[in-house]
Amino acid sequence: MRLDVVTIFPEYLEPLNVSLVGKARARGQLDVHVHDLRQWTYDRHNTVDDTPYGGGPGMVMKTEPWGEALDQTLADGYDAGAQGPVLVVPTPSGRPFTQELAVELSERPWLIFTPARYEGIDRRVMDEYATRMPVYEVSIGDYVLAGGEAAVLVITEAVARLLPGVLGNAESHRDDSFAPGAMANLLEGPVYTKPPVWRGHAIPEVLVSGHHGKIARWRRDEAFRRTAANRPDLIERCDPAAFDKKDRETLSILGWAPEPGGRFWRRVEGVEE
Ligand code: JDK
Repeated sequence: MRLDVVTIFPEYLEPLNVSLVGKARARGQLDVHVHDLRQWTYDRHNTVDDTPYGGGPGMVMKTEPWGEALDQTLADGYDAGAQGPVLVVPTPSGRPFTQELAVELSERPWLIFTPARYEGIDRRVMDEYATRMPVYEVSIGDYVLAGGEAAVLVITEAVARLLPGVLGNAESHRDDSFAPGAMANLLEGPVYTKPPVWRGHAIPEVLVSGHHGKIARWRRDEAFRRTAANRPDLIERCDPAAFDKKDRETLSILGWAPEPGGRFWRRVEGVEE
């Protein structure tokens, strides 16, 4: 997969040299190109922003540097043999970035990221490139960053670990929570490793019982507990056909009850993990 990132803070993308993404690059599984947007400015001050039409606070990123940067990036990529580019534009007003979208992007051969600063990029840039390639405007969550670079790191890490051969077998991702088809879409329960007792905290005994059925049951119950506490929306969204008798019991203890249609709704407030 080829990745291009156009930014006014190329040094912000240094983490792409580290860990999983860095190793994928070193192995040739990811071909990353980071570009300084100011290369495509021609005034003394390397201006990339201007005041917003219609008034209002802040500044807006200008069309021309982005247009030249993207034309050049596309030309260089095609010359290098890349095909099928998509533009990924982080923005607080984008569609939510989900595991499903990570999977979709991981199936594309070429991602071009345009992390902005200020109040974002003049709309006409996205409109122009949408005539040439798919444009994904994405939000990584309901909070406001100061710019799109951190979102590029997040999206790249989520996508890179899905590429064939990037994750070792030991950290395989077929059971990811949030992955389409993960176990009833629950959060995972807690995990433990050696030593068996640490500062007086013992691991749950069932995990050393050697009883695989009981361990699986315990893990599922813990997953329900965590999901009910942290992400009640995921339980409300579940198809109740995915719940067995013990699941229903656990949910009932946690304060959930089925409505006539079968979906589960929380009966009482204030159920903490
Ligand atoms: C890219 C600039 C900062 C600040 C306007 C928005 C409602 C009006 C942009 N998931 C996520 N969060 N934040 C981003 C993101 C922020 C960015 C850029 C991505 C480029 N910024 C910024 C303020 C506004 N403001 C919230 C009120 C817009 C992605």
